[in-house]
Amino acid sequence: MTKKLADIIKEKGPIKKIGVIGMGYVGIPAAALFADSDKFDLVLGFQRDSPSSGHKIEMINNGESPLKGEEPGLEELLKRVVNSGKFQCTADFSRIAELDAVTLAIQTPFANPKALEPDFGALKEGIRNVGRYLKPGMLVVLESTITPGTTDTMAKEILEEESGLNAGEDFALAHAPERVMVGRLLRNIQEHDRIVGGIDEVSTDRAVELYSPVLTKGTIIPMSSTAAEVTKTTENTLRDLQIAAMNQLALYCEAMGINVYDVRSGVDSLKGEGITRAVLWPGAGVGGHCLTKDTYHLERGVTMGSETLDYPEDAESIYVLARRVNDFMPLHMFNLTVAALKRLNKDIKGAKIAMLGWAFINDSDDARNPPSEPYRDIAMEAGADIKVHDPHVLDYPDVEIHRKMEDVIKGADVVLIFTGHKEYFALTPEAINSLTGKEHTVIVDGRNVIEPDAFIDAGFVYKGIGRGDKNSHDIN
Ligand code: SAJ
Repeated sequence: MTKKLADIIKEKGPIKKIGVIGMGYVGIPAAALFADSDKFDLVLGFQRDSPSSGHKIEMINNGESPLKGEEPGLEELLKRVVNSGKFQCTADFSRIAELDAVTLAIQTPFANPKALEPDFGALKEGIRNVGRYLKPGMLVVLESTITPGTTDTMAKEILEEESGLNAGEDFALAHAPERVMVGRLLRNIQEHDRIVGGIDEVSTDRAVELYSPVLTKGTIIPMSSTAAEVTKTTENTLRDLQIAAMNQLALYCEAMGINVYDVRSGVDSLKGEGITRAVLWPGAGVGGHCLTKDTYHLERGVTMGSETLDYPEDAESIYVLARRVNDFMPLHMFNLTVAALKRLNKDIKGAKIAMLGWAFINDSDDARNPPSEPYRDIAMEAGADIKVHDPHVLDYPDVEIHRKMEDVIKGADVVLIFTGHKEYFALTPEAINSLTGKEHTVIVDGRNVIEPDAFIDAGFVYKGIGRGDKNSHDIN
């Protein structure tokens, strides 16, 4: 931190003009909320005029949201701030030069599901664009999920290289990770506490000034930029760890012939200061683009750390082990399928499998890194004939997604519940039996959707995640 930057910012005065780079599900609500504050005079949303997303510019400037799905309050907020002239979308990145603060909300996907190296290409291009038009006294904030250490190294280096200015002396630099969930974008930005981490105190203070006006219930939690990066990746790493702990318990309960949900209720009953347990839910696997990747951001961040890590010799990171346990669950679902067919002297090869649920999360069309995909790959590899149903996912590369459940269940040997979509809770033994036409149909429940006894009594061969108390039932 230097006095020089503090003096430049004092001379410049309060933040009045803001730029948001990346008109996606993070950038659009953030920009609209900045524009809706009377603390600020103008917000520019920057969007590359590319074939795939250039259309967003005109939509936003007409006060329309280009985002899919319901976002309560967003359309009217956009119309209000666009009509008042406080928010406009542009592809002219040179207008960054007229701003006091710029945030970057650009996706950091992974090249492919197997890749553990994030693709920072788009983010780097955005940072380079900011660097080209950076002026003394400006604040730059990264909102994307990034490997710990990135703000203070890669981002700082690109900005300094492009602008010839020095971070912490001529301009402020910070990380303020997004914590929004689709369907509640505006509410999350206003009500969640906001982690704000500068590369130095002056940068942190300037970023606090930027985000404070949009918070309603949320409070600011200031820290260093690297601590902010670690906070974001850790909150998803710990969630993944908690899920893995329950998945491992489910496997143990199956081996011990007991019901994991009884154990979960028992453990969850322990409440009180500091003794409550964070029990999540076992299931068919963990998908999405947050929990499947943020652990590896954190692990990479440790390798970039300035100090040597002291850790038990030859011990694997429990966080990476948690990822392995969660990624094992689709294989466990396959093993349960094979075991159930074997009870009927049937082979997986040639078995007709009805897979109910493709999306990675209940009642959603989001199919990023779905655990259903590795199951389908393994089952097809083993010679099964698998059909997929999902009420929300419209399409998926190289996978036919059926709209009608009966088209998938008809003649099936196995009915598999992979996603807890609410439609599946209405499944009855009679309805399924009438479609499969089998004396004994296999049903494998990956999300604790059905009541085992109703199906077992109707002649089904049942297997459920964590249901050691039912998985070896008598066949009726
Ligand atoms: N899952 C389980 N058991 C659980 C909870 C989830 O198996 O108890 C599985 C889900 O089936 C899904 C995956 O984990 O396949 C991820 O589920 P999620 O509820 O964590 O949803 P995400 O991946 O969209 O996580 C996001 C994250 N939000 C951000 O990164 C801003 C996460 O930090 C939030 O905690 C989560 O939403 C949320 O709570 O909605």
